[in-house]
Amino acid sequence: MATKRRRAKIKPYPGPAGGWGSAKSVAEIAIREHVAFKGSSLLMEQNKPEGYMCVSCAWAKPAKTHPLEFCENGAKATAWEVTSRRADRAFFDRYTLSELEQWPDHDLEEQGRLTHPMRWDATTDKYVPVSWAQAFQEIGRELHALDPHHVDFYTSGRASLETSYMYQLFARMYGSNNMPDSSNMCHESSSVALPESIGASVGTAILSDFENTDCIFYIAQNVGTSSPRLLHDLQDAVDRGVKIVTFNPLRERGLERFVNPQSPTQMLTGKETKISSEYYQVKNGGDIAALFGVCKALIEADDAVQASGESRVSGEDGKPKDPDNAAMVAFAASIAAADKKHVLDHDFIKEHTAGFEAFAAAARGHQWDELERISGLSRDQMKQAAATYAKSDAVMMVYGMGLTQQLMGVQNVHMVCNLALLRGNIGKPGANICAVRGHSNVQGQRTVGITEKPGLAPLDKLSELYGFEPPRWTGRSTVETCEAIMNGQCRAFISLGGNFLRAVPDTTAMEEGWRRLHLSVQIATKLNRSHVVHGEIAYLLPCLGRIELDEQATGPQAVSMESSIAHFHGSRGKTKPASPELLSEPRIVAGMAKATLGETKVPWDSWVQNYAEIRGAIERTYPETFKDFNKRLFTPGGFVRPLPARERKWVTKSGKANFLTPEKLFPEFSVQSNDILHLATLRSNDQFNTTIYGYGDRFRGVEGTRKVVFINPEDIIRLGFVDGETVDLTTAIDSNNIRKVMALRIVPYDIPMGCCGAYYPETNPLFPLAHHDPKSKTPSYKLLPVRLSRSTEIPRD
Ligand SMILES: Nc1nc2c(c(=O)[nH]1)N[C@H]1C(S)=C(S)[C@@H](COP(=O)(O)OP(=O)(O)OC[C@H]3O[C@@H](n4cnc5c(=O)[nH]c(N)nc54)[C@H](O)[C@@H]3O)O[C@H]1N2
Ligand SMILES: Nc1nc2c(c(=O)[nH]1)N[C@H]1C(S)=C(S)[C@@H](COP(=O)(O)OP(=O)(O)OC[C@H]3O[C@@H](n4cnc5c(=O)[nH]c(N)nc54)[C@H](O)[C@@H]3O)O[C@H]1N2
Ligand SMILES: [Mo]
Repeated sequence: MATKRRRAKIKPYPGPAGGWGSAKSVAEIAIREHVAFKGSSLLMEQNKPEGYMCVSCAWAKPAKTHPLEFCENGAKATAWEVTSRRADRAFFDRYTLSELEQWPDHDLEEQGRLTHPMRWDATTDKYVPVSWAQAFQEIGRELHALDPHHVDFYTSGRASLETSYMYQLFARMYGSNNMPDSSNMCHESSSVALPESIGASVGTAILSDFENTDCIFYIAQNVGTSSPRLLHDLQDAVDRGVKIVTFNPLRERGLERFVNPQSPTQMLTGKETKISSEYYQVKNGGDIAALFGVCKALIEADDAVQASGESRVSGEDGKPKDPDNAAMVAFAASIAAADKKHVLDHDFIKEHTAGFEAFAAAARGHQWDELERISGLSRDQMKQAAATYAKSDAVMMVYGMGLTQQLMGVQNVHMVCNLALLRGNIGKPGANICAVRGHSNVQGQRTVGITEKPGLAPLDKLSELYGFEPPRWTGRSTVETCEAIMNGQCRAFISLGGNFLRAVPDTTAMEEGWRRLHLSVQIATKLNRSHVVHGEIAYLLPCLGRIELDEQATGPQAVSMESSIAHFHGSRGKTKPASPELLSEPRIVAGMAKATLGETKVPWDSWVQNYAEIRGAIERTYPETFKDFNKRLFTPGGFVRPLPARERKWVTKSGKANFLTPEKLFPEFSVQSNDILHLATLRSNDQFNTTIYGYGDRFRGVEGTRKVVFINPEDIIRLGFVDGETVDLTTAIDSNNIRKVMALRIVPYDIPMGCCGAYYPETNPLFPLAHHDPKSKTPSYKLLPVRLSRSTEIPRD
């Protein structure tokens, strides 16, 4: 297939997030996918009670909905799923998989929806049609013959609560806890850190917090691209005078200014809302230092108040007491002006927390020079952020991948909690932690048992309900599964959605291991790289998407998911399925389970006939969380998952919320030299993870290419390159294995010195598997030392 040649154009984008650019982009994608949104009510039903839940991000679905409750990227994701394009029999008849291996990711998915179940045929090297019955039978037989330790069940975060519950049950009844999931590459650092800090496995914020807060610390999340509907909550907050304090190496447009594309007045007048009131361009990996700076300023200002024995930091003459330091003066004065008795909330610290003294001592001990060097921020900036924090009564902490996909990801999240605890900013209206989740049900999957850690699943309950002995050993998470694929320990890989082979680290090396798999089974909606590279026996099983009508024996079925703010929502499919041969995900899981396990106590068939029965089983397994699940399924705004931390009940070992002190400010790398830059991998505004909708990134001014590297103009000169030059990127650690990505075009960018940015998944071959947070095993996708060298390749996408 001939890929159309594109011309790369790099030109800064002057517009805001949202606005006319967004409206135009929605129209373009509809044309691209041959979808007639005009005249159709489909988008009107997105994220509405009794409608379908968006398949893009996991942001909250409010009870009081806007007339149109979707964003630019949500509309793109819908168009992507309801596209009229098809990767049908004729398509698979035309190409061998070796040919398809040469295709770019974009072109594979652009063929459209998969239409029929397929098996790889070794003689023709093609995917050929197979019946569902045959597929289940062979998969069952093969799994039956394998040792469950050698089989891995991957989940991408889109599958519903119903499917996920069935899938984990199938894996456990089969005898495996190898349940890697996309969350292992995403918010796993939160899943490890939040229980240690505050005894909650997920963020505590709810939507009304945005109405009650007076300051939001917005860290490491790109709202304009990744969760644009959240911009409405930020905009409303800004309109109330809420301060938004942002930490991000890049000046992301959505965090700068926004025009609500759904407000005729704003669209016509072009009235922009300035989102961040303070914007701190921290170096990537520098957040621990930056947040320590903020905490140090607060703690030392509090020390000064305590030492003076007064409630104010000013002297007799009303002037601040530390006149040598301009920022300290401003800081102290601002706190005094706000008439805060103390800078810290000592009552809260005493009653609710443990570990404050050790943390405060560490904060006092860090030197400003060091904090400045590592964070890339000045002490004045850190003190300014501290002043804004101290003046606010209710502060929210909102964060994303820039914090979690780090070598010190868990400790990053601890630091966010530490800062919140200093002034009791958890468990009161307007003050909570908001971990902005990625995939639309990634949070919910863990809630219903998708985990490799036996301690996090209700094994005894499962055993009691279904009469089997679940495996008690610790299974593999994503990086461990990658290791097992490389060293041959993993023999079969079952994939419930996703594009594992593109999403994981060290992708080039991984492909070699992947080809040695005995069995690969892919349940998917569209063709991707993880399907064209495959095991000895390979199945590609097409499923219904969430937006499609799911008709079963008892009628049309609904499914459910959990949002970023831990509310559960029902979702009803609306459109005609892409092909009559598609099965729903629950039906596929049931088919595999029955063929593999034989007779069991699980009523797989009646579950598939009526998903309300699966929800009944979920409720029996988790009675508190899912009380009256079926009755509450379509509660407007979702029904709330109970979280003790929200009520200031701390389910931690100490029984308190814990201050946890990071052991260092920054990871130690084996090499350090002036020609090394620290790479953060980024998403464009025209992709959803490994799905590349198009070759542009409007907000960052890139058109027609994804093969770029964003660098500070001074670094370009310092390293001896020029704007627009083509370079290769080489990993600077683990240099025994050469990892290289060729031919990226240099784009001068407003990013701190010493840092660079480039797109995911194109740069995934650079990441060594071992380059992950040792505690959460989350790959450090936002911090990798790399070198640049002049390229001899001609840039190609
Ligand atoms: N349109 C669209 N929506 C999506 C997705 C998509 O690909 N496309 N993906 C979905 C998924 S699965 C997820 S997890 C979320 C991801 O959503 P985000 O959490 O927004 O993730 P990223 O876009 O990878 O990067 C987040 C931000 O971190 C910043 N950053 C990088 N390194 C650092 C650092 O060291 N410190 C700080 N403070 N900031 C840093 C980057 O500049 C970027 O603005 O979005 C979901 N929604
Ligand atoms: N370098 C770098 N790597 C990263 C990241 C990064 O920021 N930088 N981010 C990481 C993150 S946060 C994540 S979450 C992972 C994402 O990793 P994955 O979740 O594995 O990947 P996706 O790209 O979301 O999966 C896309 C595929 O899902 C399938 N699909 C779509 N909808 C459905 C459905 O309804 N059902 C089924 N069965 N299949 C469906 C389609 O076939 C599509 O091709 O990538 C991670 N990798
Ligand atoms: Mo994610």
